[in-house]
Amino acid sequence: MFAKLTLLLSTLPLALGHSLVADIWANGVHYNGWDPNTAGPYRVDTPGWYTTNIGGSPLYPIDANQLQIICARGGSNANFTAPVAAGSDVRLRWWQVNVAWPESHHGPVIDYIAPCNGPCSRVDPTTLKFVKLAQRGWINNSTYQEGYWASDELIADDGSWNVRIPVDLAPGEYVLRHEIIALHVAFTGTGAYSPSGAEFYPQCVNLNVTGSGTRSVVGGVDARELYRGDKPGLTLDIHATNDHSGYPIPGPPVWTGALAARQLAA
Ligand SMILES: *[C@@H]1O[C@H](CO)[C@@H](O)[C@H](O)[C@H]1NC(C)=O
Ligand SMILES: *[C@@H]1O[C@H](CO)[C@@H](O)[C@H](O)[C@H]1NC(C)=O
Ligand SMILES: *[C@@H]1O[C@H](CO)[C@@H](O)[C@H](O)[C@H]1NC(C)=O
Ligand SMILES: *[C@@H]1O[C@H](CO)[C@@H](O)[C@H](O)[C@H]1NC(C)=O
Ligand SMILES: [Cu+2]
Repeated sequence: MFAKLTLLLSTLPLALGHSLVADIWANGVHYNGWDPNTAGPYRVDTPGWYTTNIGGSPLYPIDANQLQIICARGGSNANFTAPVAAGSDVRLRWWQVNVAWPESHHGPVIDYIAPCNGPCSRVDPTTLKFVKLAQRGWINNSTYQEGYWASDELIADDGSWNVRIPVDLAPGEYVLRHEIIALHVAFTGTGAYSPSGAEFYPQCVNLNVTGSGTRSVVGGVDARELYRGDKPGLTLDIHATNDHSGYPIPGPPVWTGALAARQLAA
């Protein structure tokens, strides 16, 4: 318990230093991400949804069924929508001034997509129905006490993550919901952390998918229905072992359309 308390205390100061999605690439074009900490050029022409999340603070399981889980605290539409060819990758980089994604914040990286059925710059986020495009959780038992996680893979790739847009996805405007779930305090379940201290870091991005695909997104859900704080994958003690084989990645299964597209592309 003492070790856990020490660990908890030593991770708390990081709450002010979390990184944000600071860079976005689509079709090889670089965009600044949305940065609520500056009134500067980051506010212009970014496909990253605006938030009021100064300091990049996390959401907790108590937020999982609330408005803020959809596109982060104070989330509102980006004015700009980045063109991206179906079948290509969108790349997102977590960075904030000099702060990379903290290594202590091990956990899964998950991507969702929802059609806007019109301009994403004006869509009501409560109408968005998301399917899971991709997910990666615990990877292997090397390197760290907690094991090697998707977040560690992200750190090793310059704080960045690539998301493949299905090659047969129908053209149109979509919101990509990219998310890291940090599990370093997921073992504690009291007070504001009830029923666990899992931390959600979502960021929405407007995309204008181009191509000749015909597959529509079906079976999506409101992001407020993706998680419940007491579900497996959100309440474990990752410090107990480096072997988390069988770790259940939170949220719904990967959309069958994304799986079919992967076979198509392979
Ligand atoms: C986005 O567009 C709206 C409407 O044109 C405008 O009021 C708002 O200031 C813009 N937001 C930013 C951050 O540029
Ligand atoms: C890591 O996993 C491998 C393969 O499952 C196993 O042989 C090895 O004992 C594990 N190492 C540790 C330190 O748990
Ligand atoms: C664990 O995964 C990382 C990233 O893919 C890799 O570099 C490393 O070699 C893997 N370790 C083992 C023991 O498989
Ligand atoms: C999306 O791409 C289509 C096809 O290139 C284009 O006609 C449309 O204007 C684009 N929409 C936005 C919002 O960029
Ligand atoms: Cu944190």
